[in-house]
Amino acid sequence: MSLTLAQADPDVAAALDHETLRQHEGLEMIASENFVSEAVLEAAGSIFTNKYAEGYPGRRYYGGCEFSDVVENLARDRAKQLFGAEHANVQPHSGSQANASAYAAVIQPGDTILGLDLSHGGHLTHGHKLSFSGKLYRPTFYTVRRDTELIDYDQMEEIAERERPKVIIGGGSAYPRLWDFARMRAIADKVGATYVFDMAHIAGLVAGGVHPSPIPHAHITTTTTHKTLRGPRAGLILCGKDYSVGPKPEQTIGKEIDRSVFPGQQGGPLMHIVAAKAVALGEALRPEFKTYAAQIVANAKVLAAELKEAGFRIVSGGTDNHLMLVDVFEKGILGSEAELALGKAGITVNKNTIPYDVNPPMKASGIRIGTPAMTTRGMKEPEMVVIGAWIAKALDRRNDDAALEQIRKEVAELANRFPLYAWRRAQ
Ligand code: DSN
Repeated sequence: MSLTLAQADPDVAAALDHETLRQHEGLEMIASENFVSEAVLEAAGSIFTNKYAEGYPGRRYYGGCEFSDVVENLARDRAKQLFGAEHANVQPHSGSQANASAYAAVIQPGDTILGLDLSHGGHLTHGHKLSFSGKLYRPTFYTVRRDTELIDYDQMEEIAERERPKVIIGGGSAYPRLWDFARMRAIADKVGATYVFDMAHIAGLVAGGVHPSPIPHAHITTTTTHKTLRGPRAGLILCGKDYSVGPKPEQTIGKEIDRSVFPGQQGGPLMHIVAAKAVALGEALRPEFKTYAAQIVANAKVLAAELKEAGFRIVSGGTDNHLMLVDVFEKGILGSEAELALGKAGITVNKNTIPYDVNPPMKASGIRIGTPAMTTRGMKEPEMVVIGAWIAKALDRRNDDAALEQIRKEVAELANRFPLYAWRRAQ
């Protein structure tokens, strides 16, 4: 029991060392990634990983859960306070599990769901045929408009009236603009659907008050906790004023959700991650988180403007949140080529389809770029200008390994000026 990781398993230890260096010396621009605080990391790596705690605080199926109750109650209370929610379930292991639990709480297999098409910025769990959501339910999709690349609410309403979905899902993984939550709720009400909003990407912006909140509009709001919210990799489900909707007083949406998460979808909660969620939610309640959230958006706007200035087409013309989709194919570059070239230059992004893409997802016509992680490291507008220029140069010189290596050196220099974890130096 007393061996260090390096002694017990040198192979895993070496991979961890390399990953540590990669995270410290690169520019992490994947829109869904972030860096947790050392406090969150400590909780996530804590001995709560040893504990089984099936059930909920005060109603567990195992003994010895008194401290698990403490951290779960802290996480629930902080989530409710942060988002102004009536009910919170902090046990979902991931965003996918949160969505699976939300749907299963209100609909049956075979029922129709309506979500944003994945290739228009949606998410696998919003009905894609390869996901549980497209296999278990009957998926239908709305899209963005071809001219504006904004959500087509008229089309959504038309499809909802025709297909009568039981659940309408908002949110996605590559939509750079604001959502009309009220319009979606009106459409859901018109057809008697439950409105589920998946705010995984924007949760931190909502928490920081720089993005409108879906909570007052959606029956159920789901999220991950690791993206803009800057917590551990995990999920969370929230209910607003519709907490008590149900055919019988005791059949509230909140209660259905709790049953749906456990024992419906999951067994024991990952208590180390629940503890880490409590810490992250506590951090997001502090005033400085508002400053952080505002800076994410400011940085994204500057970076998008810089790339536009360099001649790239930004899908929908810009961004209102933490991410942008860059149409690199307009310049004859595949998203996959762009991802590779930027990777060589020390800038991590992901290839991404753009609306009405003519290329398949593994090639794609776009790249998705986000600012949450580098904002956590303290980068602001001036650094975004520099990063924008590097991205443009790396894409221009994508077949020139020497040029990409030179950018990588400059990138590492910048990254080292914005240190991540102090313990890196001790290694
Ligand atoms: N995979 C996440 C993302 O990158 O957006 C969504 O689950």
